[in-house]
Amino acid sequence: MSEPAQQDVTLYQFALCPFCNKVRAGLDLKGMSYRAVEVSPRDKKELPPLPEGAPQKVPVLKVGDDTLSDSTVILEYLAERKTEGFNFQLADETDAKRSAEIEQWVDEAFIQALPTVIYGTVREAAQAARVVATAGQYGPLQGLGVKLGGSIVMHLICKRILKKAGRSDGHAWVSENVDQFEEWLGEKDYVVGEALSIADVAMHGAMCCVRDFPVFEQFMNRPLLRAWFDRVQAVRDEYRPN
Ligand SMILES: N[C@@H](CCC(=O)N[C@@H](CS)C(=O)NCC(=O)O)C(=O)O
Repeated sequence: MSEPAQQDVTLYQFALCPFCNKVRAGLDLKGMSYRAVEVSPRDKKELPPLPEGAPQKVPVLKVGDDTLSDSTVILEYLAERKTEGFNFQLADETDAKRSAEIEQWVDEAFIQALPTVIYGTVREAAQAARVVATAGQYGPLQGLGVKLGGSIVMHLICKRILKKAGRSDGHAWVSENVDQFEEWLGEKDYVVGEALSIADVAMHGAMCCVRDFPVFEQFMNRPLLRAWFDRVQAVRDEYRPN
């Protein structure tokens, strides 16, 4: 049986945060409508009071009186909810375990490499800053500051990520990760077994984060990945409320 009337759901997010985009994918599939609040990266003043010990990070999801943080915890919570939306919890224990492992890989490998193709070149960084400035509630002057300051800071962060990972080419790094995902996917419809699971939700969400960037075109030039992405997107479109 599905749960009673829709509770108030609010997602506190950064528009370009891959972890937040994972949660958006989960909410759409579960057919849950929600309000998105764009959080200011500097002081995060929009965040609600968080559970003790939770880091001041996005995503944070409020469902009624429950406040949840961490995209993996949130996706697991959503997977367990009975809604009229799509059930992405796998019944088979071995498959469910494998799906959770790939969900973790999305966080620890794919998402780590992603910023380097969003902010890698000065041009990419400027485009990213534009998206951020548009998503946030900034006045015209503040918006300009975010665009200029944001792109420089983001570009520097990206250089640091590459250095820390011992990499010089972000696009090659992301590409290797996508090769890995395609290898797991093979000719199957979804990455684990026959059904759409938390691993697909996480990867689809994370990929959506770069939809407005040139790297997305490179993703879409891979037939296996594209077919899988469109398949997940179709289910997402079917269940997304309004
Ligand atoms: N493990 C967390 C990671 C969340 C995270 O790193 N969020 C970043 C944005 S992409 C953040 O809020 N950073 C702000 C900060 O560290 O001050 C998750 O899966 O939700």
